[in-house]
Amino acid sequence: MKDKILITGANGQLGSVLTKSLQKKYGIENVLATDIKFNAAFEGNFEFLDATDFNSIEYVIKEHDITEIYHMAAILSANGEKHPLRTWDINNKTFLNILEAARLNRVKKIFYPSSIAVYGTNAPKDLTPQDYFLKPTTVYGMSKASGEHWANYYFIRYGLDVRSLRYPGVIGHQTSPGGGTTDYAVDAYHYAVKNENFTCFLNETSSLPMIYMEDAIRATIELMEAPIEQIKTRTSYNIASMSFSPKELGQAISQIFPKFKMIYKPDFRQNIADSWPKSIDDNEARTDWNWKPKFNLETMTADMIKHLKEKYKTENA
Ligand code: AKB
Repeated sequence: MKDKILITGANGQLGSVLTKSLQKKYGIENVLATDIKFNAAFEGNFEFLDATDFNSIEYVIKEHDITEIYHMAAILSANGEKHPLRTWDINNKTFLNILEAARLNRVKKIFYPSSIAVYGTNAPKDLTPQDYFLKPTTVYGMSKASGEHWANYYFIRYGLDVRSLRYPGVIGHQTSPGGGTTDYAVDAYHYAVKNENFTCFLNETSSLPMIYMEDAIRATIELMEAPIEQIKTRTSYNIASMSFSPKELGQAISQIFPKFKMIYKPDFRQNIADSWPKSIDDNEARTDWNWKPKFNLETMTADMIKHLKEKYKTENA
């Protein structure tokens, strides 16, 4: 019998690109995309699902014989600081519902997205070790750190095969930024392609770990497809790709758009960025299931700009 995959948050920044990749890989009929928002352009099986409601999740799992879940629904860091209690509720209640419904209905595998936001200001900024203790200062980081522990708990206690990645900032041309601190980078590319200067909400030296969408999706699927005996970290794996500051990003964009300029007006998101690592150590992911990124700042910039130019040409046609 083929696996039946459920995705929550399927219209989100990462969820929508992941949904298309999973449809391509496992067959459009074997993927059920769910969200609380509807996207008129969506192709495939879609249902409304409010993951804060346990009964609705259980109904969908039973109704569609779901065997794998990618739980992508979440509120990101910057939006999280605007609504702390709601963020805790959305990020944690939904995940506990997913874990419990999966356990009770014999779902085989779950993917849980965590983040570099789980580390706090106390952690070493460069090559932050996988197992450094977690003391996040944002509600988003707190929610993801606690989710990681719940993932580990369900694996130890019930043998539920939950797998997770600590994503750096994900940059992609396919979707709009989703309320994160690293999303300035996505916006900067859009402004450059529209021949506009960009006002950045971080200062020019704020280096953060980043990853191109293609690599982030590939890492997710590779982790989920790895043989179970290779998965040794049951909280969440660090995955690294590149790190850069807004100034370095501006310089990379200027190679293609020489007139492009970044203007710096740091706001509350500067504090969030200051509490995060500049780069993380992903040796365990590399050793356990052979993780290796393909893109760097230069190749990502060329690809982003190529795709965004096509997008804006089509939109304006
Ligand atoms: C955010 O900025 O909130 C996210 C993240 C790093 O998890 N992109």
